[in-house]
Amino acid sequence: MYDTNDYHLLFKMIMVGDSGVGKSCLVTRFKEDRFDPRVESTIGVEFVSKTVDLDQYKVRVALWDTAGQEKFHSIARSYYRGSACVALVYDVTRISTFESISRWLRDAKTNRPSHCNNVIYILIGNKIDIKQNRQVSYEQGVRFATENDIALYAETSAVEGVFVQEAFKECANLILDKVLQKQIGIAGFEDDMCNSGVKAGKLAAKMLMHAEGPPSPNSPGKVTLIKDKNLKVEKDSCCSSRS
Ligand SMILES: Nc1nc2c(ncn2[C@@H]2O[C@H](COP(=O)(O)OP(=O)(O)OP(=O)(O)O)[C@@H](O)[C@H]2O)c(=O)[nH]1
Ligand SMILES: [Mg+2]
Repeated sequence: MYDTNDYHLLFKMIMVGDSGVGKSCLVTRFKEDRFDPRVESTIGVEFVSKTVDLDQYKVRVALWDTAGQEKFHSIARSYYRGSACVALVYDVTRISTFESISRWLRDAKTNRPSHCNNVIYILIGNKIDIKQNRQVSYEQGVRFATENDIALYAETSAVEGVFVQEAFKECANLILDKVLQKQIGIAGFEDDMCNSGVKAGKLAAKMLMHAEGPPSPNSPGKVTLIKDKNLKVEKDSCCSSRS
């Protein structure tokens, strides 16, 4: 299914959240940098991928865009396994979608083997272009992220293209850091005990698989925040192996 020629690593990510929060629009914005006003509610799961450059690495981001409607939840569940990242998406203008995030997070955690805790969770508050109807504040999003070991919180607009590329790219960066620190294994290698959602492409340099040094400890409670171009607070900057 994937072209294995043109990237070093492939990261599988799954997008979940209530129906209508804008998951498919975010995916289209990420892939093609456009907004499709005629988007229809997703049936089952759709797949989109795009290669991004992270320093010297070409990384293929493979997104599983799941359907938020209740009747499709059982299909989505089978995609948690084998994902390096779970993107939890809500609509900042509908508080019920924010309240559902706990359930989506629980769902994600219960559908992974208990010893496989290296998946990265990110939280996305979408539709910030609708300023007058906002029901969930930025602070509420940050609080939830901090209290639930979410690695990254971003507020986005798929309509205006605000922080969509940044959110996915930063998420890929977080995964790459964990791979380089050997906290996440690469499929097919002995350190991948968990079907990590990370695969090597043909460009994968040997240094990736045989990186020096012991695994670094996790950094719970550190959240990368993406909100304002001039205010990107990165609390986790201590642990980047590429800096
Ligand atoms: N104003 C605004 N509307 C948006 C944004 N993103 C999506 N929408 C609208 O929200 C509606 C739902 O978008 P989808 O992308 O289909 O939502 P979804 O989460 O994929 O929904 P399901 O596939 O049913 O799970 C559409 O009418 C979009 O036009 C955004 O950033 N701002
Ligand atoms: Mg959809």
